[in-house]
Amino acid sequence: MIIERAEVIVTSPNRNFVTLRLQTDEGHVGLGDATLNGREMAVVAYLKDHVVPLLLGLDAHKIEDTWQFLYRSSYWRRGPVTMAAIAAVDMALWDIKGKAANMPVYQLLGGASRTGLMAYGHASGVDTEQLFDSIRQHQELGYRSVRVQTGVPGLKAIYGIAAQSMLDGGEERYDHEPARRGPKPAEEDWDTQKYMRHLPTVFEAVRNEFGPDLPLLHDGHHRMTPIQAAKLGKSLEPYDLFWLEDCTPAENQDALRLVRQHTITPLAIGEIFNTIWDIQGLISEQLIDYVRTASTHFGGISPLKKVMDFAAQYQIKSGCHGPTDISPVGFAAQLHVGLAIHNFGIQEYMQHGTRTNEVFQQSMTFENGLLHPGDQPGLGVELDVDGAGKYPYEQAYLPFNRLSDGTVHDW
Ligand code: CS2
Ligand code: MG
Repeated sequence: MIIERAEVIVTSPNRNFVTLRLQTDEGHVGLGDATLNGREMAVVAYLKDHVVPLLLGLDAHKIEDTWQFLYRSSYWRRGPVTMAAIAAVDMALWDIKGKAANMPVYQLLGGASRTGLMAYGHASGVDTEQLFDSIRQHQELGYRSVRVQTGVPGLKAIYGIAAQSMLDGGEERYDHEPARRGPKPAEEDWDTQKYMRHLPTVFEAVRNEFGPDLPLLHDGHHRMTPIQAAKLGKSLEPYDLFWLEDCTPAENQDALRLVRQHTITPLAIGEIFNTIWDIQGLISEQLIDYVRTASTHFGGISPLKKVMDFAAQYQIKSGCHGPTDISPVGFAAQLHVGLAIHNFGIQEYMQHGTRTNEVFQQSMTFENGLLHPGDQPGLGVELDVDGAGKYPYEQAYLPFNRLSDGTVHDW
């Protein structure tokens, strides 16, 4: 089965997505997600100029061999652009293999280890009242776990607070954090001391209102120093978090030893990691509890399965990154992995907008708080190419942060 055609499709139904579409001489079509939020066109060029010419004529069945060929022959290994491009090829080949075998990808990965994947949604509010409403709305949508992000008195705009309440409905309700489309990134403000004083009071209020059973998560979004992260983790212990995510910037992994010495709040890290080499030590030293790597930014289904199997040896579980910048294709890819592995933990599920769901038709289901990739052969996602063509790429940037004295801070 030979790869006969390879196209890179960029579409922006609710936000930008980059999709690789492969076609074989036997007529099977495979899709792969190569979306790198805010830097999309770099991956488009990498794929079009350097990868597509190498794929034509290859045996579509050789997933591992093609992965190794693209990784090793580039010489300049790793990095988000390279690994998102390789991820797209890997996913598309798994999709094709599933279609050729007439099986959903999870069957090829060993079959289902559970009936569905527990998902968490993004509850947020500028104040406690809005946050409570948002948690209730998520519960009504079926979520059994929620991430809690809150406004901080004295700060105007911060990460993770939906611009529009879900009650207002509308297309953009989940797409608050990209990618405000425009020629320049939006500026937000930040003050770690204010945040650290405020956050435990919010979790206390949430626990009092919603009781002890609801799994609660929080994303620190890489903003604290090691000692600040240790202090925050400790101050959140009474509220029994499911996890505290990205408590320190991911580059400084030694920091996690210090954090770990001081707190038993479970830690989740890895959404910006691209290969096993970024997370190997965090796993083998048991410095984290959940691996956040995403199929799209980690080189695809093959390495995602490998890293989760490695983590399983240390009783560390999966918690794959699943905001809307992971396309429906990348999302499906990690649902198949999550269903198959033994050490599944939780899956972030932010939900795509209506236009995105029209362009990407998906077999995935979300019922009673559980996700399932569906049983269509392959990944279970079809791309409406003509529909995609109606929504051309629009320049979009992630926001960034400045402290009150003007210093740029981690966003
Ligand atoms: C976030 C992401 O979902 C998360 O946990 O940290 O929303 C992140 O901000 C975006 O993926 C950036 O593109
Ligand atoms: Mg995050």
